Amino acid sequence: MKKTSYFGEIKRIKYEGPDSDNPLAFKYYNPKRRIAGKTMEQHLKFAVAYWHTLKGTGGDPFGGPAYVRPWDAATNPLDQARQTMDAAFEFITKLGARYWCFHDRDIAPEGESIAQTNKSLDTIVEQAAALQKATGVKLLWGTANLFGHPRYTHGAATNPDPLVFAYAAAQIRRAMDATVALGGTGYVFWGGREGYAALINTDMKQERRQFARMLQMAVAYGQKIGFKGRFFIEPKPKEPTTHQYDFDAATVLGFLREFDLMDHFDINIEANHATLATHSFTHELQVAADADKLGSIDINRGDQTVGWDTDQFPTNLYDAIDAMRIVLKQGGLKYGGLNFDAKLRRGSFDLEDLFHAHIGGMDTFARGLVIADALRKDKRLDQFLRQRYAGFRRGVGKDIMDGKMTLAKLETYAATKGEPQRISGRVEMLENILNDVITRQ
Ligand code: XLS
Ligand code: NI
Ligand code: NI
Repeated sequence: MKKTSYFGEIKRIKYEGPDSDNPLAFKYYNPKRRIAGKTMEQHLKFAVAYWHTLKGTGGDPFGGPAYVRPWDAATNPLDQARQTMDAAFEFITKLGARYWCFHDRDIAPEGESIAQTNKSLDTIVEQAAALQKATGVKLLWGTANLFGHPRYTHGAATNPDPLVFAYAAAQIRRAMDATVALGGTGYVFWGGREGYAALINTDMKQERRQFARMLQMAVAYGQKIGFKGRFFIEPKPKEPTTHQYDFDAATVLGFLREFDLMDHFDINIEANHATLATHSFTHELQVAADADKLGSIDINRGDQTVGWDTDQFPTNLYDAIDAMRIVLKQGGLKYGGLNFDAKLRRGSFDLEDLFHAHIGGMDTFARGLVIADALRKDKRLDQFLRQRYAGFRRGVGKDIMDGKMTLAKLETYAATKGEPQRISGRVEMLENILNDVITRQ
């Protein structure tokens, strides 16, 4: 049987360099180019997000689907799922990305019973495993959709009904099986409806304990089935619920510490969630990295003028530079990578738009990587920072950090020294250096 092609006219996307005016070519993402000891491809583990790229319809609260994909033509849900998986691998290989990510319900339909649902998932996972083998594309991470079905209206793990909790547990179990079967190195928990809208009907303390209990069970199950990857929690402050329990990186770190989960979880930072939390993307990455917990990144972008998750493709160079500086500094993302988690605008309904969107994101992060490496070699920013805190590495500063000082001793010290000399923070100068280095790349 001849295999159907869904992206027939579009050829494999190639690197043509910055002078190319071919919109269907990479200008900066040159997979084999070596930077800081590794190839670009090794640094930039781009993953296509199955839910947006294959299942996205352009729907919004004001209108239904704006695009119907050719792989949706079949009427039987399982056939549709099979065709979608074929289309996914054709897209990913033509694009030249090396990874993908999924929710269980993106790849296989929910059936009439748990048994039927599991069977469909197994069928599709088998197909995906064969396609991975044939193409060399790998799974970055898997997850369970615990927010779409109406049964999860009041939460999944944080639902007041233990039967709903059990349904969620069943889903997590099978999604973890699928992740392991496909060799994924990560398993994500984004707490879709794990939060609340009204405190008047919510026992927050109970719900957070339930959530922790679910994560503990996932850890135990992971050990049982030999999951060798990492669990990731993906913070988000609001949407769909008003108050999410995984608000931001700092909140998640506190949660992991409170429930003794620190050893098993890293954090997956999403750019758009950072800005929804009224932080910057860089802030969230830095909070996670400082705790040695930056595991993976969802590299989309929000819109500064609206307050929801617009999930746009990343085109902001400054953000990409900051992300890659932090990633380079920690020696890479071992178990995670750069998952797009981004969708086309409602008006971008052509299949070709999927390529433009991903190409732009990959080129942006390739530039981010090159510039981050140049900044590292340039040294001025790092040196400034080192110098700024040098006082805490010697003399009285060192004694403070070593725990050798008391409030009383410091009072005596301050009294003998007199008023501190103020030193400029030089933000403008540093911003100029950054722009300078960007221009020279
Ligand atoms: C939604 C989240 C979601 C997770 C995976 O806002 O970003 O897409 O990445 O469940
Ligand atoms: Ni999101
Ligand atoms: Ni995400």
